[in-house]
Amino acid sequence: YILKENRFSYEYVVRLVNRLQRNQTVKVLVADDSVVSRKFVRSLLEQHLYQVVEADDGNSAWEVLQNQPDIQLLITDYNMPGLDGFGLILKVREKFSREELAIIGLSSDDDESLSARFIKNGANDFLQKPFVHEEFHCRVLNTLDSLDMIRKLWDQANLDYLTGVYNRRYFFNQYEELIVLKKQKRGSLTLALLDIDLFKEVNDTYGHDVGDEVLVEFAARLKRSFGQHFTVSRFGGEEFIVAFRGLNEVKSFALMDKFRSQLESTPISTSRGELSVTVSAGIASLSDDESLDSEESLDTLIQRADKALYDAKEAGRNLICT
Ligand code: GH3
Ligand code: MG
Ligand code: MG
Ligand code: MG
Repeated sequence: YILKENRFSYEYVVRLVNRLQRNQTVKVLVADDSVVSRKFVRSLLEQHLYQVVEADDGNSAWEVLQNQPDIQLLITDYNMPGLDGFGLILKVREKFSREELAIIGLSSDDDESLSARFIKNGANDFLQKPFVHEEFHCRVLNTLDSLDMIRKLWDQANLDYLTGVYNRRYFFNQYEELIVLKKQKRGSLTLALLDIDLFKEVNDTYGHDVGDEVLVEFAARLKRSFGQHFTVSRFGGEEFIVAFRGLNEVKSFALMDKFRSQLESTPISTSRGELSVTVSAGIASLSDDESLDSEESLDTLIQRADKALYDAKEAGRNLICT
């Protein structure tokens, strides 16, 4: 259909189809107080297979965004009663970063400074109404492509390539934030450093590929057990670290020991059959009132967890030590 329209290049259609194959439909929120304008933008978007949600002013757009986190693009008018387009995007950018949501501003207002103001306030792009349809479509696609690119870069920088959990770099970045938070609010902070037992034997016996399969499944289990509330990162090789924010040593220990025991009793299935794997961990905690200052406290906390891990290995493995 789009090719038949005859004005879109083959390249445009290929990009659109690639996107549809990658992440099914893209959900777009159109905020505009004019019904005519809203329906028109909706019909343009639907012609190119986007899924559209509508809002008739800034406040209801804000509501919709809270409730539908899978919206990837907000197209917003400027003049709207209540909360206008600027007010909306200022509010939106406080909560949704550029890797989470893209924004395009629209206006029929002939104020020449609008475009710059929209973009300065957090929009990715701006279009003056009335616009040429092809320009609208090309700008939407460009904006979504750059959203994808930002997300991909973020993933590559912060996720571990093999297992998909956070990487060491993310852990350290996040940790600085944890330290700031802890200074502000106090509350416990506990780290668990995990190391798979005798992992070298897995590699030596079954090969590196099977070792990789074990790492992937191990990480998936860690993420399933802790990922919803806590940060799970691959610290290196077969070592992982879980940051239990707001949890003291006793509670963290209990959770980690449950994980240890489940791992022991649930073999990992690999291409070479079921393998029994165990894990040891060291736990270290900063209590509610322990003051935190520099990066030194990060280093000392990790060192304490590492020392406890060493004790667990010394004591025979398949153990959690504090
Ligand atoms: P311990 O119980 O004392 O921890 O013994 P271990 O064999 O687990 O410890 P060691 O540090 O001797 O061996 C860790 C092994 O993990 C060595 C290394 O080749 C392997 N390894 C590290 N990263 C990867 C990886 O990405 N894939 C695979 N397959 N193996 C890895
Ligand atoms: Mg309006
Ligand atoms: Mg190790
Ligand atoms: Mg090991």
